[in-house]
Amino acid sequence: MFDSLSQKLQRIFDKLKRKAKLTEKDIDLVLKEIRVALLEADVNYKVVRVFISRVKEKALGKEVMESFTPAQQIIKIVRDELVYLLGETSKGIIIKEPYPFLILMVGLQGSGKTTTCGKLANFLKKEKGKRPLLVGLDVKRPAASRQLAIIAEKIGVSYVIDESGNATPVELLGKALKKAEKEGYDVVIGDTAGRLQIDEDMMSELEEMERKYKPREILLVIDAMIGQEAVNVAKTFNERLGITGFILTKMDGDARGGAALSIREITGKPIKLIGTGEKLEDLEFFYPDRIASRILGMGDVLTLIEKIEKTQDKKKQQQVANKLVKNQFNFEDFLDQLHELKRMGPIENLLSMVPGLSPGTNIPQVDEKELAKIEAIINSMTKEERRHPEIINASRRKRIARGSGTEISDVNRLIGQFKKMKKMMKRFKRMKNIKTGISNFLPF
Ligand SMILES: Nc1nc2c(ncn2[C@@H]2O[C@H](COP(=O)(O)OP(=O)(O)O)[C@@H](O)[C@H]2O)c(=O)[nH]1
Ligand SMILES: [Mg+2]
Repeated sequence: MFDSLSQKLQRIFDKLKRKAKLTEKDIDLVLKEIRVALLEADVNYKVVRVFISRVKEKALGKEVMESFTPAQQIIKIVRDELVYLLGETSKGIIIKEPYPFLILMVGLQGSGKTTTCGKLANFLKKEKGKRPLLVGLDVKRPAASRQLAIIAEKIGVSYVIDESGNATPVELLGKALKKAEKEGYDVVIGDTAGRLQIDEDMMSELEEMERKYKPREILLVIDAMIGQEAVNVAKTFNERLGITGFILTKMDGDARGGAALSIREITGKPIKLIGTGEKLEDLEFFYPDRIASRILGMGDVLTLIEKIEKTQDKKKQQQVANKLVKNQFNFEDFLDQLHELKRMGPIENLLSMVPGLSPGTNIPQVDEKELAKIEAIINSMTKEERRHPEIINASRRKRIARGSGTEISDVNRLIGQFKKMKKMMKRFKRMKNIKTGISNFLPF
């Protein structure tokens, strides 16, 4: 996601950084290049137009032109405007009384509604201690209800589906709400029926539910891969239903990112959550500032840290964090982390969040076999070697290779990667105060 846009913007900025002074013409040229990059990323042309004009207005200000670091100033403006475009501060979903709190998940077929209902219920149950109730409102397709039931059972959440085969969605939702009230469920999540395209039947069905039950959240699920079409979908659903926010799914794919950058500006409604994989844990809050940093290749340190926090126990976390900051990370920790990594999901996802590595081109491809090899190599090291990798000389490498049944070149490669990683981790040191603002993110 965003890789290609990110690469283009970085190339533009790299060129810019080489200039000591910027003229108005330089700025015009840069803006033109940014404009093309955004359009190529499938950002809606109207959105591109307002974005560029906002950046231009700020960039032509006296402070920028006359500053000692005009390139940084421009990058900061672009970043700030990207954050603004994406919706400034993160607005999550706040479940509050009166209960049951009704959430309707709406969107086209295949956008990820059912999966996201499961992810959200799982999150609310596990992280927020809520008692969600899932409702399968796609009554015309029995397979759809079954899919929801399977997910609900997997996460241990109660559900209501149409057993009789002749309830309307409106009736079924009414039944579920009554059940929730009686049995003390605090959140009801309705998985509505989607269509391949926007159609009148679907819309009026949703409108009826909206009128009758006044959902507190109507979340439009949009597949980030659909590009330009996202804007039409967002506009129509918003006009008809008054949605409260978006959930963008498949952000783990190679979509160009245009949807994320367009829908907020066009509808004024926030992106609340993002889906980053097929697993039920792959749901994240949407933080515009982090996404903007990711787009600009500044990495997404905060999300990475949060991911690590979620999967590791607290004490270990602290140890790892301290070691990272002090750059004392060694092969023992590396081995520990390998085990943790396996629990955190696709490694490419994680790596793309590390500043300096993103965007994509040279992200090392790590597969399970490779992991096993790495594990074997580290297992063949002595304690001393794991703790002080710098002592691993040629004869030690030979011994390690023999011991682990690998080639010396494998050992060399691992040590090389490790060194590179340590170098990268030095950047963390410079980000002591991540929360204080942009200057800490800038890799220069
Ligand atoms: N990679 C990826 N796949 C997703 C994500 N969300 C949903 N999917 C997949 O998209 C497909 C359609 O999802 P589904 O929930 O059935 O969509 P629905 O028709 O809107 O209910 C399924 O294969 C899901 O596994 C996501 O965030 N990332
Ligand atoms: Mg579905």
